[in-house]
Amino acid sequence: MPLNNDQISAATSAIKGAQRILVVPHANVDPDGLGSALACQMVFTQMGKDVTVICPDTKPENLNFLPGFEKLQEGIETSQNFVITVNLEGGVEVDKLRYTVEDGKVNIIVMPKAGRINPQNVSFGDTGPGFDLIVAVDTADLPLMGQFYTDNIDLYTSVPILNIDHHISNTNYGQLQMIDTTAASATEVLYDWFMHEQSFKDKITPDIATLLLTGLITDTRSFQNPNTTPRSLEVAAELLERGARQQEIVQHIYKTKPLSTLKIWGRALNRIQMDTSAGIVWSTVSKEDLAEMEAASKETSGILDELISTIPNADIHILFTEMEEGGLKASMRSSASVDVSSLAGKLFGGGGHPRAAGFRIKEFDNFDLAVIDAVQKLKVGMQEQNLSAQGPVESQAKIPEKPEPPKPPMQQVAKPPVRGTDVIGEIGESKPDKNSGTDVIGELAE
Ligand SMILES: [Mn+2]
Repeated sequence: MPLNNDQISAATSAIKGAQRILVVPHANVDPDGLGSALACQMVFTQMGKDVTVICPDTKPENLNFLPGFEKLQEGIETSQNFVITVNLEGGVEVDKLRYTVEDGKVNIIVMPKAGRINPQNVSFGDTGPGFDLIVAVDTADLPLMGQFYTDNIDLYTSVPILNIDHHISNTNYGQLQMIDTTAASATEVLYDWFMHEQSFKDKITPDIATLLLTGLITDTRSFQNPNTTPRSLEVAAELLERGARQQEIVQHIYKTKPLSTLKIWGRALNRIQMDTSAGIVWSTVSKEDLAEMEAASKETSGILDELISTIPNADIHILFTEMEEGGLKASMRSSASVDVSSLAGKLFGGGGHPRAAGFRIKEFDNFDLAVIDAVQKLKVGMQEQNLSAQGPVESQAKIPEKPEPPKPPMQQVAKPPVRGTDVIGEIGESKPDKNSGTDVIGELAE
C-alpha cells in the first residue's frame, strides 16, 4: 500500500521534533539497508540533527564506495548519563564548574559568580541512552536487527521507533510506520517521502541520490526482478537527474567480486538440481563447501540471481546455504504463479515478499536430507496453493493472477512522547546568549 499523507507528515514531524536520532538497518545488511540508513543519516544531519547510523554487522567492505560509509558504527555507547541539575533562579550566575574525585567519590563544585545555591536548588535526573527517535529501515521485524537489537532491547522499548520499510512481512512494529509494500526497495519509500516534503527534497544531493539508487538497483537486481514497477523506473530516472552515479554503483556491486565468492558461485552452479514437474530449481552450499573455498555464507547472496538467469523457466528458485553457526538458510524467488512468502511462512515460519522470500531451518542431522525434505514440503505446499487459487477445477493450462495476500492493518500513527531535556546538550548549544555556559562545558570536558 503506498504511503498516505498522514503517515508522511507524522514521520516528518517526528524527525523535526527529535534531536538525537539512531538509524538502524537489518543485520546481514544489504545495499538497500545500508543505502537507506546512510541516506537518512545525510538528510537528517543536514537538518541539524545529531544522527548515529548503525551497521549491525561487520561493515561489508565491498560497499565502502557508498557515500558516508565511514560514518557507520557497529554499536553504541550504552553508558548512562546521570544528570545533576542546579536551578539558577533567584539571580544565581555560574562562574566555574569543577569536579574532584577522591575516596571513591566525585564532588561536583559549582562556584557562583553572584547569588547563592541552596540544596533545594539541586535535582537529579537520568537521560537514559540519549536518543529521541529510532529510525528502522528495510527491516521487517526488530529481531532481524540481530545482536544489536538484543544488546539494546531497553533502548527499543524506551525510544519511539519510526519503521520505514517495503517488506510485506513487516510486523508494523514501532509507534510510526511508513511501509509501502508496492515499493521495490526501502530507498524507493524514502525517496517518495523526501520528495513529498520540501525541506527534505532540497537536500537530495548527488551523494544521497547515489545511496537511494543503490538500494533500488540491487533490490530489483538492475530492474530485472518482478518487483520492478513503472514507479521504480520513474524514481530511478529522477535519481539519475539528481546526479546519482549509476556507473559507480554497477561497478562496485556487480563487477568486483573476491575470488572466494566466484569459487563458491561456481560450486553452487555446478550443483543445480531440478524437479521439472514441480517447477522447482535449487542448489546448495554446504559448510564444507564454504570451508574448502575459504568463503563466508554471506558470499552466497548473488547465487540465486545466477540460478534464475541460468534456468529461467521454473516457478521457484531456491538456494540452500548451510550456516557456519548451524542450521540452514533458504532464499527463494518465484514466478507470478506462486506466493513464496506465504509458503515460507506457512511451512517454515519464514517470510518476505510474494516473489522473494526466505526461511531458516535451525536443526537437522544431515544438510542434504534437510534440503530434500524442504523441497518436498514446498512441492506439496505449491500444489495446495495452486489448487486453492484455481478453485475446485484443476487446470494446468492457465494459472490465474493470484490475489495479493492480506495485509495487516496500518497501525494508528501516534506522536512520539516528548522526552526530557538534556541539560548538557542545551548548555553546549546555547552559546550566543549565555555568558558562562561555554566555559563551563569547556572546563568540564578537560
Ligand atoms: Mn530492501
